[in-house]
Amino acid sequence: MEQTKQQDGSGIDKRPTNGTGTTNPGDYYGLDTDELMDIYRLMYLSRKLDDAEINLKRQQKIYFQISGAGHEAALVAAGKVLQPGYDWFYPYYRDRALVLTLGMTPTEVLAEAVGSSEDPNSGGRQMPCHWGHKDLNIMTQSSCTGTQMLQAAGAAEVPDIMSKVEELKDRDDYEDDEVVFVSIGDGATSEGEFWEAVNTAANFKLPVLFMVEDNGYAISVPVEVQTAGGSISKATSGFENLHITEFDGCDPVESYGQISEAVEYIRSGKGPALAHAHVIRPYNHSMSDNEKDYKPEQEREEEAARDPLNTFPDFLVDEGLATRDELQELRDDVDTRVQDAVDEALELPTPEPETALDFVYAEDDEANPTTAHFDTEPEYSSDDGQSTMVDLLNDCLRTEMERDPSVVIFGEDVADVTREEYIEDVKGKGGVFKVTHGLQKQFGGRRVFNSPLAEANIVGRAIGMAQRGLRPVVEIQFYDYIWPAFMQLRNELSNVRWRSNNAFSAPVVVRVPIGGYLGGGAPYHSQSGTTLFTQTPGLRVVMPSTAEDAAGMLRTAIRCDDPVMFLEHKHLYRQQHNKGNNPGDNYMIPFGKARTVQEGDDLTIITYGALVERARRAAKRFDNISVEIIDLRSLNPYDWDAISHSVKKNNKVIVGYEDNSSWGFGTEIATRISDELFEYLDGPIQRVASMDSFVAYHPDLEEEILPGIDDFAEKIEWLAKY
Ligand SMILES: Cc1ncc(C[n+]2csc(CCOP(=O)(O)OP(=O)(O)O)c2C)c(N)n1
Ligand SMILES: [Mg+2]
Repeated sequence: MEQTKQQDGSGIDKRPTNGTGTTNPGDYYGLDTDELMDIYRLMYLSRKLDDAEINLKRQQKIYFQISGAGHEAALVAAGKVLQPGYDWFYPYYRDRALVLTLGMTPTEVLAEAVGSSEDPNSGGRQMPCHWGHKDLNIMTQSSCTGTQMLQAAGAAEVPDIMSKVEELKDRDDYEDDEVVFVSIGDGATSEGEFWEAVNTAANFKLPVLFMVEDNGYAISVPVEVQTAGGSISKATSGFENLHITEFDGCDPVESYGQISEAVEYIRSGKGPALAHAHVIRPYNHSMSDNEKDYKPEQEREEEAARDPLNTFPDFLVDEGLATRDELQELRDDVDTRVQDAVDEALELPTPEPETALDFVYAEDDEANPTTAHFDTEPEYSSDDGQSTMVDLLNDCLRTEMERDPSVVIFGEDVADVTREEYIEDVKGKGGVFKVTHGLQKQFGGRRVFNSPLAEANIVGRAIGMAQRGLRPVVEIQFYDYIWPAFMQLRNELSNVRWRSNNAFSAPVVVRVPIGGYLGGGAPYHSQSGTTLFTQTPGLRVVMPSTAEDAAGMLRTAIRCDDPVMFLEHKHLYRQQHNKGNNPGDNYMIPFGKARTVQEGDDLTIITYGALVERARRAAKRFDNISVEIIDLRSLNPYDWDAISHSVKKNNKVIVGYEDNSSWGFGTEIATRISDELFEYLDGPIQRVASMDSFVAYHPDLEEEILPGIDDFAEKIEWLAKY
C-alpha cells in the first residue's frame, strides 16, 4: 500500500498551530495562495473519493457508502488549523476531508471501503468512513452518534491529570496546549451525551473543540425537531467558559478564520470551544437513502448554490489567485491520483476468515488476564482472618495506585471530599460502600475524584482516558443504574480493540456493586443481570465471593489490558463467612479459574456470588448426601474444565445463579452441559435462580423472589434421589 510520510510517524510536524495568526478576513486569515490552492485540492480530492466509492458501490465492489460531500470546506479548515500526531481527533463519519487533510492517503481511505485487512482504520471490520489512524492520533470511531463526545472529554483530561501527577508529568504522550477535536452532526446534538460532554468540558475548561457540522438534517429529520430555537450555538450559549462561533461552513476561508480563533482560545487554556458550521448535504444521507423523498427540489437547488466545490473555484479565479486552466490542471492531477488509489485498493488483500476472532481480547501474555502471568501466590500480611471484602478491595486499590501512577479512580461519591479545603476536617466519604475510602486523602484529587451524576459520562470519559494511557478504575454506584452507560459499555468499551484491529485498546475497570439480599433493597437496589455483560464479546466479567478472591481478581483486572466488568456483590461486602487475610501486594488470580469450595461425590452445584454461601449452607443440611460446590468467580471466561471435570465425576448437577431464572447466566451453563456432557448425566440439570420478577422491598417478598438456602436444599434432596 502507498506509504505516506505520516504512516511511520516520522514526517509528522509536531508543532502546535493556531492557524497562521491573522484574524483579518481581508488577508484570507493569513492563508497564502499555495495554501488556498491546497484547500481546494483537498476538498476536490474528498469529493472525488466520494464519487469513486459511489461508483464502486454501484459495481458491487464495496458494500456501503456514506459521503462527506458538502462538509469539505469546514473540515479541511479544521485539519489545516490542527496538527496530526500532536492534537487528538474523534471524528464523525462525514469527516473524509478532515482525515485527508491530516494525512490519511486516498488508498488508506478506500482500503476501508473495500474492507481490506490492510485498512489502517479497522482491518476490514467497520463500514467505510469509520476513522481510526494510530499515527495521526485519529481515535477509532464507532457508528453511534454521540458516544464520541464523552470519550473526547475524557481524552482532554489527560494533560491536566498527567501534568499534575508527579510520576506522570514527564511523560511524552501529552502536550500542555494540545486540543482534542470532536465532531458531530446537528441531529446527534440531541443525544444526551453531547450535553454531558459540553457540560463537563465547560465545567473543567477542557481543551476540546466541539465541531457541529450542521447540514440541517439527520437522515430525513430536520433541525426543528432536534433543537429548541433551531440553533445549537444559541442553545449552548449559557455554558460558562465555552467559546462559541457560528459560521458558513461552506466557506473554507471563513471556517479557517473562525476555527483558528477557537483553537487559539483553547490552546491558551481558557476552555473548550464550539464551532457551529453551517454546511450542506448535496448527496443522500447514505446510499441507502433517497433524499428526494423528503427534500424538495427548491431546497436542493439552494444547497447546490452554496456547494463549496462550485463556489470556491470561482472565488479563487475572481480574487486573481488562480486561472481556470490552473484549476483544471489541479483537478486532472487529483483525478489521476484517485483512479490510481481505486486501482490499488481493489488489489489489497481481504481478511482471512480465520482471523474473525483476532483481538476480541488482548493477546499478549502480559495483557491477557487468563495467562499464567496473572497467577501468583498469596504472601499474607495478616493472619486474623478478619479482613472484609471492602477492606481488601480498598487495600488492593491503594497498593495498585502506589505501584502504578496511571491508575485513576472516579465515579459518583468515590472521592473523600470534593472540596479539598475540608479534607483535614472531615472523615471522607469514599464511596457509598466505602470501597474507595481514604484514597483521595492519600493520592490527591487528580487521581481520585467525583464525577457528575451521569453514568454514561463516567464510562465514556474513562474510555477516552484509557485510550491515551491512563488506567481508569471507575465505579457505577449501583448496577441498577448502569443503563445510561450501557451504550458506552456495549458498543464502545467492549470493541475498541477488535474494531480497530488492535490499533487501540481501552483497559478500563468498571466496578459495579450488584445483587440483592439487602433486606429492603427493593427493585432499584437489588438487581442482578450478569448476562447483559457476558453476552457482550470483549468484556471480561468477574464476580468474586470471598474477600481474598476479590483482592486477587481486582488486581488482575487493573493490571490486564482488557476492559473488565468487576461485579461486587453488595451483600458480600461485610459478611463474616467470606472474610480473609490480606494476600499481599502482588496476589493475582487469573480469570477463567473456578474455586472448589468443597469437594463431594454425589452431586455438583455450580454457582457464584452470594449463592455460594447459600449452597454451602443447604448442603450442610444433608449428612448422607455429598455435595461438591464450585464457585465460578469468573463469568467470562468461565472455567469449563472445572465444570466438566466435576460433572463427569458426579453425574448430577445444579446450577445456581441470582439472575432471573429464564435466560439467566446459568441457562448457558446448563445448555452447554447438556450439549457436551449429556452421556455423563444421571439426572436432569436443575436450576436455582430468581423468579422472573423484580425484587420487592418487603423481606418476605424478597425471600420469595430471590433464590435461597431452602431452594438449594429442595433441589439437592430431589436430585440425590433421582
Ligand atoms: C445512537 C444512534 N442512533 C441512530 C443511529 C442511526 N443514524 C445514523 S446517522 C443518523 C443521522 C445523524 O444525523 P446528524 O447527526 O445530523 O449527522 P449527518 O448525517 O446529517 O451528518 C442516524 C439517525 C446511529 N448511528 N446511532
Ligand atoms: Mg445533519
